[in-house]
Amino acid sequence: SAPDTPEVDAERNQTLQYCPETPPRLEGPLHVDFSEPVKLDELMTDTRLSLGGHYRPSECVSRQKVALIIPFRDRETHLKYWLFYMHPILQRQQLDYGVYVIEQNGDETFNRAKLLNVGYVEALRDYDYDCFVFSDVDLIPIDDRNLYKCYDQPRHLSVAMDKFSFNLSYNQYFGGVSSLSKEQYLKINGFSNNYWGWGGEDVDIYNRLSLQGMSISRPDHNIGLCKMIRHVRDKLNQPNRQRFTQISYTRQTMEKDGINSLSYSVVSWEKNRLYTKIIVDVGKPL
Ligand code: UDH
Repeated sequence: SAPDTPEVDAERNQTLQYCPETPPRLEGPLHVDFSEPVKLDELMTDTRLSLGGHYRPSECVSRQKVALIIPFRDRETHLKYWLFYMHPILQRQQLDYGVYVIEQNGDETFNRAKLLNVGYVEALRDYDYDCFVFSDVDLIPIDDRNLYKCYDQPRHLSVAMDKFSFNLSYNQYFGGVSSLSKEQYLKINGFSNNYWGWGGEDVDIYNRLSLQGMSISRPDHNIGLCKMIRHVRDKLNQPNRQRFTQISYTRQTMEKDGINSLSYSVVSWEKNRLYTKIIVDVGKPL
């Protein structure tokens, strides 16, 4: 369905109440299993989802409009699991949300953080989001009380992964799944566009946040558990050998390298049933 006009929206907001702070139909610990393939048939015919995988509860007005941004290339199977598990969770969390898969075109080295910046810009062109959840495609929370929304401080949502025996790997870790409000994101000039290959960009984001006087909020350990889909390292995402040097210069680079210097070109923009897919050219390392 097409988005409502502002008039219809205003009317709806007058007759409906805000959703409760704690969503009432959460299930708590979930069963998440990657050993069998999943089918998306049921989701594909879910009439409560509008094109682009956009949802908003009919029973109340969501407190936040959340864009889910997924950096992506060549992980179709993972994306299927992600959609299969995440749509029902996000619906139970009563979020007004849309899903954006940002795919890096071509075969240059992968650039996760730049794709996240692109996701921020493109999602805002689509809808008036106030919160951004940046999620790797291979991570699923195993407790739906881990709310995929924004908080007073930037939130790290994937605090404990099965891969690391459910321990947070390091304190500055801000990768995997995280959320920032529009305001928090703009305060740090978004993310760096210059981390090509695996690693470092999450520490750079952490540095930006702490340089701007913010702290990281995290769910309780027992609620922040998530499962990662096992995979080998992608060929075009080798460890970035400059990462340790780069993260020591965040203070000097963040003002000029971020959302204010982002340049890319959109190759295609397509709304599917379950998500919006945006293929982009992000260039190559200098
Ligand atoms: N991503 C892609 N395609 C790629 C590379 C990365 O979609 O080719 C995205 C995807 O959303 C992924 C995220 O970027 O979840 C992070 O990349 P990653 O999964 O490679 O990073 P992670 O730290 O794993 O999760 C690193 C390689 C682990 C190899 C372990 C071998 N035992």
